[in-house]
Amino acid sequence: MSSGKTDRFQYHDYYNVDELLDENHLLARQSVRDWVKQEVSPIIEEYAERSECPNHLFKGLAEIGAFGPSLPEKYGCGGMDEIAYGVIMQELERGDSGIRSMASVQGSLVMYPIYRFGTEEQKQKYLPKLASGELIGCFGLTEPDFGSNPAGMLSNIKDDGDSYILNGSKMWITNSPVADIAIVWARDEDGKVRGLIVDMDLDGVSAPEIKGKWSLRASITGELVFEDVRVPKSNVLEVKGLKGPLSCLSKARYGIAWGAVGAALDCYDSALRYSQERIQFDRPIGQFQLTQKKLAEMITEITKAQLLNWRLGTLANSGKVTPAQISMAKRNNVAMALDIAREARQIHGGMGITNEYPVMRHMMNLETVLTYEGTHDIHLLITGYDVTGLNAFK
Ligand code: TGC
Ligand code: FAD
Repeated sequence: MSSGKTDRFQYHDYYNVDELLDENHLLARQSVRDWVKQEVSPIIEEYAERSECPNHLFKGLAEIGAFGPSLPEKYGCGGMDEIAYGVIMQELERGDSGIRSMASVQGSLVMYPIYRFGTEEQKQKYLPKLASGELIGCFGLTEPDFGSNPAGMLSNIKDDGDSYILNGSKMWITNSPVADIAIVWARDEDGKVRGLIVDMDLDGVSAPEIKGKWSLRASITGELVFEDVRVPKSNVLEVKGLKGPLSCLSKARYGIAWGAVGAALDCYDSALRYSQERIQFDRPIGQFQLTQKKLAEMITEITKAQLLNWRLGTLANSGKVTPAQISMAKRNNVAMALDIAREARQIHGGMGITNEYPVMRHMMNLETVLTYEGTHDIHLLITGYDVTGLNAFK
């Protein structure tokens, strides 16, 4: 039996996509890959089995520059381009979707809104500490009764002198039980969606953990409950309307499109290796045509997704990418990764359901990734709207 751990991971680049990357991308990818191999791979199965978040990795993620890699250096961030951000997410998710989530939330859903919609004072106050992992953030958009349709949100703020009084609750919030601050989206008295930086220590804030997840078990998820929380007006972001949170989602969904390829690569790599080592009927199972069909289709789909990401990255770098293009890549790549995880599980036979191999963990994680940041079907409807001009949501 082979060791199923990912320490022997080989990168698969069937179309030499690496030639399209520059030295900085390759360096960033290699350093994150090394870190994942050293810090994540040896512990991840145990943390996932215990359903525990490896909180100690927040510091390491900060040190490798995983928090806000494409935000400016003057705020303590990476100052890299969008492709570098993508390859970092890919390598993190090769380790585990939950680890990529830790970075996605911090960088794209907490730091990015402060960078994009914050005052200079807010940027100076929060971004360097978030980049260094001194502060951990979470992002509260989803509510118990409003997931795919955040426009229905009930969380609200009322003007009270130099503060707003915040009431409401948020559901399924990555990192909320361990967060120092939350970016919270709530309606003001004019019905406009506003973003607030909420200190988790404020009176009336609580973040009970959501237990019992069979997916993303190494990532902590909670609620956010606000009961008459007094938030200083100086903590309000300068954006009004749903485009505020949705712009942040575009940034995070972009990272997920890359991340999913990492999970797919890890499953493919494990399946390919297993197919060469596992003997049945006196020959490696990789010699059977049905196994080859699975592997050939996997690498074809991975290659297509790598090319999609590269093109998406070049569009993002030139500021031309559209939210609908990001939706297409998120939807395609996550579904692709989930299909590959399922096929890889089959190739591993019974061993595929154990924690000797990473595939079942990836498969279970990817069920969440298929749903969060906009479900598979919501992204299809975004594409449908984009190509027909007809809106299925209204
Ligand atoms: P709609 O009328 O279409 O749009 C309202 C305004 O927003 C603009 N907009 C966007 N801007 C930037 N990026 C996007 N992706 C945008 N999508 C829309 C739009 O142009 C408009 O602007 P304006 O100026 O005209 O006001 O809004 P709608 O209410 O009809 O909603 C459309 C829909 C269904 C696509 C949207 O609500 C949606 O995407 N729903 C899915 C919700 C979702 O993705 N939730 C994710 C929660 S966060 C999360 O899951 C984090 S997991 C993190 C982790 O652990 O990694
Ligand atoms: P619903 O919106 O109730 O959808 C249920 C089903 O109905 C889905 O299949 C959906 O596709 C379908 N459906 C809904 N509307 C339509 C339609 N118009 N047409 C066709 N089908 C439709 N949110 C945050 O704000 N911050 C976070 O950090 C965060 N982290 C998360 C972490 C985890 C582990 C999970 C599971 C979720 C997280 N989420 C977070 C929430 C996530 O974004 C939502 O779960 C997601 O947007 C879907 O909302 P819902 O679960 O309420 O499902």
